[in-house]
Amino acid sequence: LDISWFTDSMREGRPVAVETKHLIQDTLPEASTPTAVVSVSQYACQRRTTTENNNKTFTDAFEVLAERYELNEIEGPCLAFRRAASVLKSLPWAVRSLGATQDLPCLGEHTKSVMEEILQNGRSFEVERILSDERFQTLKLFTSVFGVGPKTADKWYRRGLRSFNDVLADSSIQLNRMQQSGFLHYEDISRAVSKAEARALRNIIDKAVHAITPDAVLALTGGFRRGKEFGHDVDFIVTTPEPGEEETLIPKVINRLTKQGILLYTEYQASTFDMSKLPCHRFEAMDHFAKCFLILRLEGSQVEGGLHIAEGDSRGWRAVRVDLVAPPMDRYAFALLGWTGSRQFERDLRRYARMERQMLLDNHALYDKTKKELLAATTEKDIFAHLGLEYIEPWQRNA
Ligand code: DCT
Ligand code: MG
Repeated sequence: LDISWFTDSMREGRPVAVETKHLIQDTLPEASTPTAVVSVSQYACQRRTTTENNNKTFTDAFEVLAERYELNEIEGPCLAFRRAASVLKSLPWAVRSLGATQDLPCLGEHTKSVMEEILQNGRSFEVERILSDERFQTLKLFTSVFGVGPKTADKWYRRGLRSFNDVLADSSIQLNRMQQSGFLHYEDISRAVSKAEARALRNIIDKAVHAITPDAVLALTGGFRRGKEFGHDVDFIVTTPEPGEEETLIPKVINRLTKQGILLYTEYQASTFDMSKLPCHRFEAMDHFAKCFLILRLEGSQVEGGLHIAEGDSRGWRAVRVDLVAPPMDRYAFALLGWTGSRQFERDLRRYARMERQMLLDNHALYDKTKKELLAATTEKDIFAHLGLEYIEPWQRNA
């Protein structure tokens, strides 16, 4: 999880239309053009989106545009491009003409003009202008450092700093502990983590939690749970059936990893979760469960097929970003659903709950505003059922 973005992360945008369409993508003819009857929902949680993206040229362009708006803190258009990208990602066919998109939701004028440009020229001039823009390039570079969010990046940019050397040579800049680690392990943490590396880390965390509590529950979440081959970090949920015990689990794991000599960085946040304060009516970017943001040292000998490192790197280990979150067992399903992502899938689950069901969903709970009660769930399926949604498998949540 990109923790540095949280401090000023965005609120969800309000949808314009409140129309519900049904999920019938399963019935789409494979790899062909869409037929007239097909309707795609405006909500990502009513679409099945695998890691196979048939419209990468468009979605990559939309992502650049969304990032530009995000860095400039312009929410509406940022979200619009993210939504448009998400719709195209869900299509089992490639868009080859603008006409083919006429029944698709979430594609506005700006989006369509970018698509038209790409269809005609193979590229978008607006996107190319952004990519070659000095401010955009510098902000992207700075925010690629663990612990550097858009505010800090902008501050450095306005001071005239353009490179890491500029930042590190500026004596007036006090890097915090997270940023120091970010620079120290930059090469490693900016390199993608492979599935095999994620599995190796799972084994390490699994041993640690089970040595502490034999009946501990561990789940790999985030992008790897959605079947991605690579990720920027590895996300885990840990809990135990004994109420309250989950709060001490992470400090104990941290202790163990320290003794093993593999903890390169740790940022621990104790739980601020309070069941009596539920439901939460305003959107919060981060949940209240105990959690930690780690950098771990992963040995090559522990990874099947070896480490995902640069050729010529003979250290035999690499640094990897790992997040652990420890909800109480009765909150497990909500935390799992929230931490599995994707971000766009989560956004639309919450938006769907609010707009279509008068319910509030977050990583802690699901609240029915009509019945004025919190709804219980032990599995993700329970939550989808409460929402009246067809169950979407984790590997279909790559919205
Ligand atoms: N999440 C969310 N809202 C956010 C940030 C994160 O709902 N603002 C959820 C969705 C994914 C999960 O937390 C883990 O976050 P990341 O690791 O950033 O996402 P990821 O999908 O695992 O991406 P990657 O594969 O690059 O790690
Ligand atoms: Mg992740």
